[in-house]
Formats: sequence, structure tokens, C-alpha cells
Amino acid sequence: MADLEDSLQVIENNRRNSFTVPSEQLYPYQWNWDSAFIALGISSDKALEAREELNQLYESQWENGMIPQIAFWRDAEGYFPGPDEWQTGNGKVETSGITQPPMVVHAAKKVLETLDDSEFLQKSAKSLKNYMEWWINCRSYDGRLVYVRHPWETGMDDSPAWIKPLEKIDPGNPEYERKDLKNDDSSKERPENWDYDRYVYLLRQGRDYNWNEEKLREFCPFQVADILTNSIFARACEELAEIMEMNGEPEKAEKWRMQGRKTSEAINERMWSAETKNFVSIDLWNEEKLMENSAAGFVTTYAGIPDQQKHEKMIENLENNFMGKKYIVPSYVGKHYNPEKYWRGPIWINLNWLIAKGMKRTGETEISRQITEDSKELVETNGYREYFNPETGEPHGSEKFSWTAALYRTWLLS
Ligand code: 9WN
Repeated sequence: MADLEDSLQVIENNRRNSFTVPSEQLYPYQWNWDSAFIALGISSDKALEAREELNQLYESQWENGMIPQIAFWRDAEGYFPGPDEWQTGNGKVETSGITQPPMVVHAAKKVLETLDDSEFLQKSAKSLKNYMEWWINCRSYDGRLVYVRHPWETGMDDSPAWIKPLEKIDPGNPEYERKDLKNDDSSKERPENWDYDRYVYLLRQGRDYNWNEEKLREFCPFQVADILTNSIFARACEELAEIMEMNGEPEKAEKWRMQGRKTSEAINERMWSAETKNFVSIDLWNEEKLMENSAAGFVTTYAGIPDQQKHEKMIENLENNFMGKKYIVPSYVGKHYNPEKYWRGPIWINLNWLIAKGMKRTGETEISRQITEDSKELVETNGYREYFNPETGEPHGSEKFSWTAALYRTWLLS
């Protein structure tokens, strides 16, 4: 039976000293946005552990401000690509050379609401400001939209939106051994070798350029303004402003509020597709909108971005194309839809959490309620799994997945 105690147990079993692995089975290290979701899920009743989770994440931050996607704090088997492949880090810990959506700002704000801790406040203010400045300095052309240079940075690795930009890459015949195909199910559900060849190509290119962002801006073939990352970034700007206020820095707070507005405006101006009736990502090499109908577009509501007209069209799309399934919200609908394949259709609890929160913020309380109820039911019936089939509710991917347990708790606690 899923409940507060049981979900906490999942997280505690996945904790390794000062951080929590997404799942021992598949992902035995610290992941950036996973840790943020985990901290969020325990922020109100286990705030000290949540603080430790984030402090450990801050420890992995690079000198240039980037907080990496993975920090390899321990030796572990069973994950590719490991530290030997990335060959980088910050001197304290080996890490990957890319990042993930900046959910950590929201998590830190939540922990700061529970804990009166000036040391953690100062540390968070400094680390998060550096991280957010890194996005603008190293990952933006216009100071408004930010870009990613690897599908793993989006957290939605094999989203059909990445097919077009990845098609431009000829990876040759890279040698590597996948470790994620642990059984027949995972072979069917995880991304294809076609995608992995290109993931590895981009990784090795980053390594060849010594993770130099300026050089990679010149040469990296995958440069995408991802709608999910930009929406989370816009909200993170608002919340960084609040953290700056708490830290007695009102001028910096104003600067981040402005940044959030600038990013939101640019999203309305540049990332809307009237044809798809959704916000979409952009391939920045040729300014091409990646027209796939992904649930990522609905996360714009999480930062209150859509203007009225776009909002209405987008809800029409959500109701007509995403809500016909037994459970909502499928991560994608369209010609590449597969209800069991990773980010090509299954329901992911973190995406549902973001959309439910956004729907509530923008006045769509009934949709928000429905997403929350469906998500809870999926977990209560099938356990804390990584993803679920929207047509049957059948669970897939890793068992005892940390962010599923953590976000389930936020619903029980609210
Ligand atoms: C690559 C850890 C991570 C999540 C991502 C999810 C999956 C990794 C992988 O697992 O990605 O980062 O190897 O498939 O797509 O969102 O952070 O849970």
C-alpha cells in the first residue's frame, strides 16, 4: 500500500550517505533534476535530509557555474556512460559534462520555506545564482531563451522532437557497450541504438573539445531551445528572485524577475506552433520549430507563460489529443507514439506533477485535479515505477523509482 511512510522508505532505501540515487537498478549515481524532485518530496517533513541532498548537488557544481547532470560520488556497476567515458569533473567529484533542467531552484526554495537556516540560504543563493548565470552566459544566444546541446540535458531523452536534429548527425560506428538493456522489456522500452549512437557521438564531441562551451557553440550539431527547459528556467528565475529577496539582495531579485519575464515573452513570441496548438522546441541551427506534439509544451503553464489566446488553443489540444486515454497525461501523441516506449508516450510522474501544478496556476483546476488523481491511482495500483502505459496503467521501467515516490508524497501532503 502506497502511503507517506512507504514512499519515504523507498527514498531512504535509495539514499547513499548524502544523496539519493534515482534507482539502484538503473541509475546508481546522483542525478541533477532527480535530486531536486527528491528534495521537494521530503522538504516538508524531512527538511534536513532534503537540505543534505541539495548541498551534495551544490558540491558537484563546476567552477563555471554548471551543475552537472550526473555526479559519480561512488563506484557502481551497471551504468553506461560512466566516469571513464565522460572524463571530467570539478576536482572534488567526477561528473558528466552536461546539465539538466534547473528544477533545483524550486526545490531549494521549498526547503528554505521549512528551514530557517541562514547558512543554507547563503549557500543556495550563491550556487543557484552562478548556475542560472551560467545558463544565460553559456547557453543563450539572445539572453532570453536558453538552449541544450544533448538530448539527455532535456531529461526527456528520446522525445520524438529530437529525431530531426539528430538526423543531421552521422555518428559513424561508435564503439560502446550499453548497460541499460537488462531484460527483454527494457530492450523494447529504452531508446534505440540509433539514438544511443548519436548520444555517444555528442558526448565524445564534448569530451574532444574539453567541454569548452564556446567551442561547442561553434561546432555542436545539436543546439535546441527546449520548451521544457525554458519553461522550468523561466519559473526558476521567479524563484531565484524570491531567494535573493530572502537573502537581502533586492536588486538582484529584480534582475531575475526581469529575466523570467524576458524568457516568458520570448517563449510566447518564438515557441508557439499554431499548427500543433502547442508550444514546441526550436532547432537553433536553422530556426526550425520541432513540431511534435509533446506534453512538454503544457509545462509552460508551470511558469504562467501562455497568453490567453494560446492558452485556450493549447487546452483544446490537451483535451482533444491527450485526454482520451484511460490515464493522463501521455508524454507524447503523434506518429511516433508508443505507450510503452520511454519518452514517446508513457506517463511520467514528474511531467504530470509539473503540468498539474501549471494547470492549477493558470486556473484549470479540474484538469489539475484529474492529473493528480490519475497519478496517485497509478502509483497506488502499480507501485513507484518509472513510467506507466496511459492506455492500461501498466507499470514500466525501474521499480522503486525515487522521484515517483517523492512527488507522490507532495500530493499526500498538500
Ligand atoms: C540519462 C535518471 C535519469 C532521468 C532522465 C531519464 C533517464 C538517463 C538515462 O534517467 O535518463 O540521463 O540513462 O536514460 O530520462 O530524465 O533524470 O532518473
